[in-house]
Amino acid sequence: MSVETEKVHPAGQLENFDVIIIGAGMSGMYQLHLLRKLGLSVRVFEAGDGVGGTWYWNRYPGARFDSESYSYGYSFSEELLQEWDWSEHFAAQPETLRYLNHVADKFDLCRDIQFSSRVVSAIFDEAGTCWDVALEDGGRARARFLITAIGPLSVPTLPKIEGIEEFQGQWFHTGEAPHEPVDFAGKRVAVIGTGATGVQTIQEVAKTARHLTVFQRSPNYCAPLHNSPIDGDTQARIKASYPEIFAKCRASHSAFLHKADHRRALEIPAEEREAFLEKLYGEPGFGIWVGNFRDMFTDQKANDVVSEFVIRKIRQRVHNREVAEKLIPRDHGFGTRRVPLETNYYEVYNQDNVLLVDLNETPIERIMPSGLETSGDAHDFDVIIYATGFDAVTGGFDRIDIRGEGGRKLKDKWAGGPRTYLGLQIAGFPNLLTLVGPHNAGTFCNIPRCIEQNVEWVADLMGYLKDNNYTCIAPTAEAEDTWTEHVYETASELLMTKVDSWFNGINPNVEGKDKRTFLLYAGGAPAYREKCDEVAANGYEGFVLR
Ligand code: NA7
Repeated sequence: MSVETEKVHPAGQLENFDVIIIGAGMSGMYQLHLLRKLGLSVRVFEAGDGVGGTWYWNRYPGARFDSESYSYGYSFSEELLQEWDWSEHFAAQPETLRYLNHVADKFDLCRDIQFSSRVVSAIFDEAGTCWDVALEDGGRARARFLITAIGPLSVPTLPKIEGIEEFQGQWFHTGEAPHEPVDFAGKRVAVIGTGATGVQTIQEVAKTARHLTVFQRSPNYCAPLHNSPIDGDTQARIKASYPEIFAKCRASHSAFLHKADHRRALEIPAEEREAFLEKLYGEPGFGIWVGNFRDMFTDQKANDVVSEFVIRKIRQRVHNREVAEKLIPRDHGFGTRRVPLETNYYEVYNQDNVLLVDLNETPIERIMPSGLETSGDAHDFDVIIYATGFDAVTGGFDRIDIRGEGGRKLKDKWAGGPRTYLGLQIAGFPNLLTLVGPHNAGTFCNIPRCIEQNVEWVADLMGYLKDNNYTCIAPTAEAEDTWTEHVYETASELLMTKVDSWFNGINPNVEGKDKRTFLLYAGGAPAYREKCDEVAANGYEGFVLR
């Protein structure tokens, strides 16, 4: 590109860095910290005006962890672990954002983060072996290496319903919720969507809204979170047992504190099975999902018995029979989509101020200035909340114009589904590293645990390249083919690949996201870590280094 056609940053100069990181969420923050330690010059571009990524954007009412707080924080600094007190077993969003700001301050991260800077394109310059990155405001920068830390759920999607902009009340997508808490008292509120986010929103809004109408297209199987405050003794116990906590996470398939049960659901007597499921249903966190009978994920009959158990619970908890039936999923089994964890979610439907509208019976036809109209009724609202999900995993890549060798667009390369090596690099896109990218174990994980693995692996790689004077790394096409095949093979037996969900890249609100393509890596975090370590130990096999 000629100098004349280059747009430079408003400040005037085109800056050069060793590494550019896109995103200052949990992965970008830690990556910055480690790369700076290697003596590399790093610039992070962040669209928001603060750190935190997911926890910066998702300020919707009721947003909180489904992972145990103390299994979610960074593990890399003993001092950080000891000085931070989590107030609840499953902390709420404001606390997590405070935590991440504390981390940013402690490690002095913000001096290398440029906020309010959305990256719109990243073009690989073959002659210079570097990435040319452009921002929405016209700014530009270059770096030898580009690392995406953009998160798998960072592109909120609104439904394709006529009139959204015409609504005269307050409205927002949960992923772009207002920074100030919204007061729902005395208000008529609509929530559209009943995924993990919708469930958390609904149970919170129902506490204070004058009236809440829930618009549900597909019900999900939800299970109790069983959150509680952390008292002083427990806090001390947690702080004394961090090594065991993280060791437990390392040993489990998706890095949670819950380990799958290796018994087959149907090989044990019915009473024993029932007692086991009852125990899981009564325990905090994701045990009922990731600590359940392992064959629940692969054997329809095993899955049926768990689904039936949860269905019985729904029927017990929702008083109105007709409403209970509407809340029971019919098109998939328990755990084949993301299980929303809840606190009195089903009881919300016993409240006089809550109405459930089944969109399969009466679809939404349009949003009006005063509310919305279904094929059955008109509803007036003061607030409409869209909990309608994200353009998952690949969406964050699609909205940046990423071009590799020969000007090839990443979006075109991935048109038939993502192809990567280890979910971390892409053939034809040298020096681009994708933290928690598609087909990376981080997508199916207690995410900070996999983030740390990804980030540390990338930092080691950067150190290796620096020490050996390599300036360019890219995977071979064969390595990419083998990994992609392995990803699909490990997923092929899973019932979740036979179901429409964001795991499979389905989003009816996004053009072209209508064919099932598994976006995650389901081989497990331990196997993934081993594979990454083996690749590194063998001199980064599968990569071409120049
Ligand atoms: P999800 O799980 O993708 O849920 C989105 C919800 O919105 C789901 O119930 C959708 O119904 C519903 N939806 C989407 N579009 C529409 C339209 N047009 N009309 C009505 N309802 C609609 O997103 P979440 O934000 O809840 O969770 C994402 C992840 O964030 C979650 O898994 C956690 O890991 C954190 P559908 O099922 O498509 O019928």
